[in-house]
Amino acid sequence: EGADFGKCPIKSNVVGGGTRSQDWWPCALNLAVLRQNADASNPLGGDFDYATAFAQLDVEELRKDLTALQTDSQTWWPADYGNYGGLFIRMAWHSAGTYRQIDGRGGAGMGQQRFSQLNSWADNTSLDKARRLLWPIKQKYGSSISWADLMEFAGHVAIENMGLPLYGFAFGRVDTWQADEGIYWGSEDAMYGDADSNRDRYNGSTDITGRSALLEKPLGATNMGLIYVDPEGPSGQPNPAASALDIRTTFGRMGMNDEETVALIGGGHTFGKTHGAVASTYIGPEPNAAGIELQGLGWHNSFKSGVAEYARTSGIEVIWTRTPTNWSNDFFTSLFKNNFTLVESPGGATQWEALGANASHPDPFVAGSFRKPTMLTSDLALLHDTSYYNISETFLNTPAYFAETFSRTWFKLLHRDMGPLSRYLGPYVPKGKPLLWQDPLPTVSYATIDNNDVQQLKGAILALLGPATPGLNVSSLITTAWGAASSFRISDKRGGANGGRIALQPQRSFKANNPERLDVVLGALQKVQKSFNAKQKKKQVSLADLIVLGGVAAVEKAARDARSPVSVPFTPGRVDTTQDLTDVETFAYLAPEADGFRNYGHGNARARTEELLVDKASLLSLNIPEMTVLVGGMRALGANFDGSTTGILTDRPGRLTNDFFVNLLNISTVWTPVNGTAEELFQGSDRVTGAPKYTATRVDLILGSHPELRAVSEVYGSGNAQQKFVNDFVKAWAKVADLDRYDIR
Ligand code: HEB
Repeated sequence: EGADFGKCPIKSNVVGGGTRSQDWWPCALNLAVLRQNADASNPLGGDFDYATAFAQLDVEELRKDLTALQTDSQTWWPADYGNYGGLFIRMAWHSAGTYRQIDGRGGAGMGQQRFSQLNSWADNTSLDKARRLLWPIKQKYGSSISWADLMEFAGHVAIENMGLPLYGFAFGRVDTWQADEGIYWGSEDAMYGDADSNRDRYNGSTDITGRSALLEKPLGATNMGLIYVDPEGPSGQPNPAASALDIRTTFGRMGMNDEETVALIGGGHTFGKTHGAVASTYIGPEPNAAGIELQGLGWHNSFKSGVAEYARTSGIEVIWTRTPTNWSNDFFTSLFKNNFTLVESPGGATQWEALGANASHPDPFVAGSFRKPTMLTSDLALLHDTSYYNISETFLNTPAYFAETFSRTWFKLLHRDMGPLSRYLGPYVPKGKPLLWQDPLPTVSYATIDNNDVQQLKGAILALLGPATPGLNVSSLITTAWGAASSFRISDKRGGANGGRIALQPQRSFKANNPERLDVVLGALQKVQKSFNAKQKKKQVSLADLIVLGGVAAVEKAARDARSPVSVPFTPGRVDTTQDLTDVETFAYLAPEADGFRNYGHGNARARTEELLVDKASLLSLNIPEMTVLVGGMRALGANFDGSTTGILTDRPGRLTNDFFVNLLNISTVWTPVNGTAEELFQGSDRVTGAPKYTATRVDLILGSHPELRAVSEVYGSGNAQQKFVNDFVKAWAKVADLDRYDIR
């Protein structure tokens, strides 16, 4: 049943059917990720502004509607205990829980649960029902509430309605309209449910007590098709101690420490129940494989009514607490007070039951009927790890502390990928001090510099060029500004130039930033900053603004020197944050393994250099022409991270010319791999004389080798393209510089 990898009985001969380039040459560089989320695919239109639409929403009315729905059991999918709270919390958690901090991808921010493959993962079984229950509410408010926000808010309201006031909630998640093709979910061709669903991610290891640290980066989940860990234990083996190891790695990749992890599991599993009344043989295919008549619903259950007391989701049949519709710390009471024995659920899954205990846990549909306490293997894991055990004991004994920790962590879970606080919308945004994971920026009382100041400061920066400041030049100003701005990643909207964090650890030490070079530039810019600020009363310029402005000044100078004068857009207002307000540990994930724009680094066993370029471009939300023009422009500016000449296909570096494209496309150069560089470095020689002309990396050469990139390069390398090249470069440059400026959008 269900997922049938790579097979389809109908071999379509229309719309994308048939054997395609990707089938013939599966190793060719795939640019699809740079085409996604195009304005043309957005039914709301490219200029739709969610914040404006959201401002029309009556949040309190939405809240009332959700509250009413929570206990308004529908016959087509009856609510356990007459309350959809548990189901909605699970939906919100599964939406947010895909976040992994290594690449910042996943998470609730884009409403991705609606799309395949997430909509059809075994772990998301029955969440199709949860979203369908919400449809009348979504329909009522239309585009003034995104699905992404609605799914999270439904879980949030459910918890508050069940008795736990939460830390806060922010709206502001903007819907996307297709699955995120940039996210790597693993390489297996088997889904959870098959023994092979984690074959590739542990480097071949099957040692469930030793392999968790081997989990392939940046993955968070233990299996293809799971959000986190196998509830029945690693590879289905009911071994709670080994499950604890998986949990630590998985929740760690999600950005959660031990205390946060225990709080989330215990808090989440206070509510609701699991569903395993019937065997999997009664269950139809997941939504993406189900018949068209099912209208996007999946997992049709053919046993009797197929719902309520016959429902099957995970196949496990567990009720954790005596209070499935109320907040309590009864999860920990049950965990510590009972002795659990391994049993099989009616649906055939492994779970644990307190065989000697009283039946005290309420039946979801028969009032006055009770069941014995039950647990998942992954719940018992909390008893089989010293740190988890101690934290669980604390939560058992200090319910208020448990409640506070859960509330704070739930907030983190739902908002971890939202980026700057200027994106937070709505009446429930916490008013207090920002939390460290929110990458705080100080609020400042000084006035921002104006246009005259900008002109003056650009002059002051350029005046330092030359022998007065060895090492300060167009190239180093560009690499510094780029290093600051391009640390942004659209996945979780962290990084960027604002805050001036490139002057702080860990960014200051990123190899790609070439710390020695960076120090020279920062020193010069700080000099400019000091002398400017000393003369001001109310105004100040931040180092963050100056770093970006240094790039602007350099680009404008380089354009002038190429006789294509241009003005680079610049919006001041960035502030400088402090080391104390910088999460050094998690910012380390922003260090690029390779950055083709600065010709830094190269591929690894699983990703070629040019693929890392596309990955970086996708995290900068660039499209194909933007990526291309930026690489070519950076080369013309001589902006390699190390100041080297590799790929600088021009004899006049530092001028913003289209020389890179002209020379790349020139047939008179022949390229050969340089021995011993594993095809990372290439020599370009004169085709006739054999005289060496240039060296170049894979990133340089892919722009002439890949057919689509070559097509774009031809546009920029044309005889009359100089001005277009400059204009497009400047536009793309300014876009990158402002990627994190949600404060001015
Ligand atoms: Fe959970 C449910 C697993 C965590 C919340 N979970 C559930 C289930 C399972 C699980 C299997 C069942 C499903 C059905 O229906 O059947 N989890 C799990 C695991 C983990 C978890 C393995 C890791 C360790 N959760 C969690 C968290 C949260 C949660 C963190 C939040 C916070 N869950 C939940 C809920 C529920 C569940 C609420 C219920 C649902 C209903 O009621 O429907």
